[in-house]
This record gives sequence, structure tokens and C-alpha cells, in this order.
Amino acid sequence: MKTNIYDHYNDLGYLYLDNFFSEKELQKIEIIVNKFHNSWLKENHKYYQSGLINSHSITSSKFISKDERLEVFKFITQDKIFTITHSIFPDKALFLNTQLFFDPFDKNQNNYWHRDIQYTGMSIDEQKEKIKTQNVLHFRIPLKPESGIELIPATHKSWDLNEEQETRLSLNGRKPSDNLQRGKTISLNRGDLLVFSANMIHRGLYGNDRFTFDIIFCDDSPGFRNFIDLKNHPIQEELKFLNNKLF
Ligand SMILES: O=C(O)CCC(=O)C(=O)O
Repeated sequence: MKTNIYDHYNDLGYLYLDNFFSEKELQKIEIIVNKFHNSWLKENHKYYQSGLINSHSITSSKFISKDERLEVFKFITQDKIFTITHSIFPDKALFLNTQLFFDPFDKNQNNYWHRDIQYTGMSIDEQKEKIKTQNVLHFRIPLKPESGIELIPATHKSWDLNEEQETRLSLNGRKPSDNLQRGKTISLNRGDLLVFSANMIHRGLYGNDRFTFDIIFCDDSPGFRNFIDLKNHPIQEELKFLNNKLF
């Protein structure tokens, strides 16, 4: 299993595993995630209305209790997730954060092709070098059936075609929501898991009132460690209850 996961991911930059979570596993985490989301929406309605499509940092949120926070950490560190992070990251994976993705308030809002690394302020040449050695992974856990993610396979390691770079950077009259020839859609059902590299060219596909819980992992490198908000990580007392070390 380990070799398959690694080879598939290494070649294509993503892994789609259907029926990965049981209904029982999902229901437990869903109660907490829903509670967070309802409170978050009340407090952030203004931002939601002006275009936000995600929230983050559930584990440091005032909207959930200490026990619920521990449940989220147990979910994140469970063996079957750890097996995958361990296969993909040669040394050690580090838990970065959690995010929830939902549909935009304005149903006409366009999605956008991007690589997450394009928002870091690095030059294009630096980005080209960095994707060879540093990685950020999304574990996408849809709580509803959704159109999913469209991605360009293998671009976690290889650079854009001209048309792709122009599209995500809005150059030469192209728009980030324009269709791309090499795009591959991975639609998702409740219970599925999609692991994908945030380095690769991708976009979210809106619709069906999507609601997905994403866990983000990265390489354990000083660059990323500096970026981590430790409030999202377990404290010593909580670590005692967790099987696998991702912190
Ligand atoms: O689902 C989405 O809307 C986009 C997800 C995404 O682009 C990301 O996680 O970087």
C-alpha cells in the first residue's frame, strides 16, 4: 500500500480514495465542524457576503470546547491519515492548519486557477525551484457530494504551459476562471478523501452548497515551522491522547 500511495502521488500530485471514511467517523467530526461553521458565519457574515469561500483554524477557535478540540486532533492524527502523510513526506509531515470550504455567497462568483505558492511573494524563478523541494498537502474531506477540485495532474513538480500561467496570472486577456485544456475534474462524495498538493495548478468547483473539511500538512522544514500558528497545535497535555506525531 505504501509504495502505491507514494508512486501515484509522486507521479500525479494527488490521490483520490473513495469511501475512505465511514459514516460513523464523519458524523463525529461533522457535529464539531458544523458548530464551528455556524458561529463563524454569524461573526463573519460581512466577509462571507463580500466573497470569502473558506474559514480556517478550527483547532484554535473559541467556537468549540476543549473536548471538541481534542476530538479534532484525534481525527487529524488517526492512523489511516498518518499512513498517507508518512508515505508522501519522506522525512516528517507537519500539521499546518484546518480549513473549511463552502460556496460563495454570490452564486455568480467565479473560481480561479492558482498554485498556492503564487501568493507567497516569491519570484516565478524562486517558485519553480521551491516546488521541487517544499510541499503543502490538502486532505479534502467533503461532507456533502460536490463537483470537487479541478487540477492539472503532475504540475506539483512541473511548471505551467504558457496558457496556464497566463490564465492564473490574468495575463494577455486571460481570466483565472477560463477553462484549461489539461484540467482534470475530481468530483467527490461524502466519505471520499482527496489528497492534493497545493503547489499544483488547481481550482475549486463551486455548487451543490458544498461543505468540505480540509486538513493541511507540510514538510517539516524551518520555512514552514516559522509560518505555523502554534495556537493550532496541541499542548503537552493533549499530546498524551494522540497516537501519531505530526507536530
Ligand atoms: O476549494 C476551493 O475553492 C479552492 C481550494 C484551493 O484552492 C486550495 O485549497 O488552495
